[in-house]
Amino acid sequence: MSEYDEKVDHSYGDNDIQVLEGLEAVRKRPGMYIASTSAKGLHHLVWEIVDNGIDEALAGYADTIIVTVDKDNVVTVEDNGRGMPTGIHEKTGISTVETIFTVLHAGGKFGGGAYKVSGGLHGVGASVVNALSEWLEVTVYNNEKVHFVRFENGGHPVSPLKQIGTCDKDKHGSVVRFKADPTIFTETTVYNHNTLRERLRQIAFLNKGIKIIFNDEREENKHHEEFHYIGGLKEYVAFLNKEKTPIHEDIIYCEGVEDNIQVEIAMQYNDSYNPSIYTFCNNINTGEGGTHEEGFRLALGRVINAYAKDNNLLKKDDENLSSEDVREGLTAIISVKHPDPQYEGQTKTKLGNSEVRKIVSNIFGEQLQRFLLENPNEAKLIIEKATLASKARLAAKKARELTRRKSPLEVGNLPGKLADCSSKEAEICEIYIVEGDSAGGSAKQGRNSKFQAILPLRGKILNVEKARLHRIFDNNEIRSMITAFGCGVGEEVDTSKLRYHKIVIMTDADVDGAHIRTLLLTFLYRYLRPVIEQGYVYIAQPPLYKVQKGNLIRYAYTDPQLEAIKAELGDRLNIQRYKGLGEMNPEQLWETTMDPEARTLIKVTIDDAIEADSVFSMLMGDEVEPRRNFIIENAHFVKNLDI
Ligand code: TSJ
Repeated sequence: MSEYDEKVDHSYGDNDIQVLEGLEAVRKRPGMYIASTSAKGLHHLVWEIVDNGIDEALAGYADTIIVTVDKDNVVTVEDNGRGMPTGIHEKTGISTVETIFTVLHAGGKFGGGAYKVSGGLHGVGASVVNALSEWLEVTVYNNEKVHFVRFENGGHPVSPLKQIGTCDKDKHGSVVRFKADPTIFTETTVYNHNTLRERLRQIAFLNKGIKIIFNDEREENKHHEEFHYIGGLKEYVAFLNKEKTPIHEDIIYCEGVEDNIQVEIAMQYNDSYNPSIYTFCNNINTGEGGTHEEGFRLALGRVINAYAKDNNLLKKDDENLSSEDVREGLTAIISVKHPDPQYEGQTKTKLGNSEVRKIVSNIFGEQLQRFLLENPNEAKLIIEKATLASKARLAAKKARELTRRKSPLEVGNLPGKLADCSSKEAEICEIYIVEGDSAGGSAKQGRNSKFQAILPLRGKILNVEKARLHRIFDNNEIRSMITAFGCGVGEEVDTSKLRYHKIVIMTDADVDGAHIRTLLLTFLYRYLRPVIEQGYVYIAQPPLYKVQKGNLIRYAYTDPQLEAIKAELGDRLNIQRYKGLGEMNPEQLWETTMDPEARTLIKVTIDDAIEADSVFSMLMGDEVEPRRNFIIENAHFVKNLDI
C-alpha cells in the first residue's frame, strides 16, 4: 500500500462498514473489477467514464457528451453537467473529485438520482479506471472556477485538486482524460473505432435527446460524428429496419413509469420472418432477456389475440395466435431503467427483478391496445401477418414430424453424403462443411477419419433470411446439416447433443466462397445460434499460394506472408495461386488446412447480436451493392484467431 492509500484508510473509523480497498488491489487483480485485460476490458474503461456523464444527463443537468480518441489512444470524455463537486468530502477528508477517483465504489454515493447507469452491471466506478491508467487528468468547470488534478502510476495524485483558473459563469462540466496502462492491458491499448462508434450510437439511441459527439483523431480512423436522437427508441427501430420492408408506417411507441421503474418500448413489424427483439436495463444489453422481455411477450400475445377476437379477424376454428406468431418479423427495443437491477443467467445478462414483468406488461399492454384501437388499418396488417405465421408454423410442425418419424430411434439416419468419423466422442470430433463435391472428395481422402467428418454441400444453400421455417426444411443441404449435427434446430437446439465440437466451414478463398460462408453463417445464426454463441463454429483457412523452390514447398495464407516467403527464399520460385480447394490434392489439403498441428482455424463469435443482425440484413436484403462490397472486404464474424 502506498502512503496515499493509507491516508484514505485512516480517515475512516473502525466501525465504518464501508470497506475501502486500495487501488493497488485493483491493479493486482484487474479481472475482479473489469471484464478482462484484453480489448474488451480496455473499452470497458471508456464505458465506465462515459456512464458517469450519461448519469449526469439523465439527472437533467447535462445534454452533451463528447468522446475523443487522440493519436496516441488517449481518451477524453467531457460533459456539460454541474461539474464534479470540488469541496472536501466529509468522510475522506479530501476533495470529492479525488474521492471519486481514488475510493472504490465511491461513484454511487454522490448521486441521489434515481437510476445510475454507472455502478450497474458493469459499473465499477471511476476509481477502477484511474487505477488501471498510466495517468488520468480531471478538469472541473463550475462556479466560475476551473479545478484540476492529475493522477499517475495507477491512481496516485501528483498533487491535490487545485484551482488552476477561472471561467465564464455559464461554463460548467467535467472533463476526464486518461491513458490506459500498457503494463495492465498487455494485449492492446488501441481502441477499436467501430466498437466505440457503435456503442456510442447505441447509448444515444437509448437515451433520447442526449447528444453524443464522437471524435476519432487517429490518422487511420479520422472521424467526427454526432449522435443525437430526439425520437430515441423510435429512431433505433427505424435504424434497425432500414434495410427491411416495414408492413406499417408508424413505429409503435410507449413509455411509462411505475414504482420508480421506467419503461420504454418501440416496435415495428417488417415483412421478414424473424423477430429482432433487443432488451436493455440501465442501457445494458440484457442478451439473455429476463422479466422485462417476459412482460412484453405476455402483453403482446394477450392484446393482439384479444383485439383479433373482438374484431372477428380470426376464423372461428383458428387457434389463438401463439407468442411466436405475433413476433414474426417484429423489430422491437425494450428498455427499462431500474434503481436496483438484479442480473441472472450464465452471462449475468438476464434481468431477474420479478416486479418488472407486471409493470412492463401493464404499461405496454395498455398502450398497445390503444394503438390498435386508434389504427385499425395497421392492426389488420399486423394480425394478417401473425395469422400467416401461425399457418406456416403449423405446416412446419407437420414437416418436422415427418423428418422425425422416418426413424425416431435409429442412429443410422445420417445423410448419405456425410463421410462420418469413427469416433463418437463429440469433444474431439470435427465436421467440415465443404463447398462442392470435388473439394469434398479431396477432404474425404485427406482427412483423419478417426475424428474428422466431411459433409460436402452442392451449390448454394437456401437464403434463409428470405424463407419461412417450413421451406427451410425442404432444403436438402440444410436438412443434411441438421441431421449431421444432431442437436436439433430453432428453439429446440440442445448443444449437449451436438455430435461434433468443431463445425468447420471450408470454402474457397474467393467471392463465391465468401458468399456461401455468409449463407451458412446466416443459417447457423438464425437457427442454431447457441452453436455459434458457445464457440463451436470455425472457419478454415486454406492457403492462397504454394511456393516451391526445388524440393522445398511453403504455403502462404495471405499476401504479406507471400511477400515474406519471397524475401526469405530469394529468386527462382515457382508460385502457384490456388483458385479453389479443388486444386489441392488430398495430402496438400491435409497439410495446409486440416491437420490440427499445422492449420489455422478462425473461431466465429457474435459479440454483438444487434450489429450482426443488421449485417445479416444488409447481406441478405435486396440491396446488391452494399452486399457486394461487404463480401469483398471482410467477414465481419471473424473475430479472434484460435490456432
Ligand atoms: F465527463 C465524464 F463523463 F467524463 C465524467 C463526468 C466522468 C466522471 C467520473 C464524472 C462525471 C460527472 C459527475 N459529471 N457530472 C457529475 N456530477 C456530479 O458528480 C455531481 C455534481 C453535483 C452534485 C450536487 O448534488 O450538487 C451531485 C453530483 C453527483
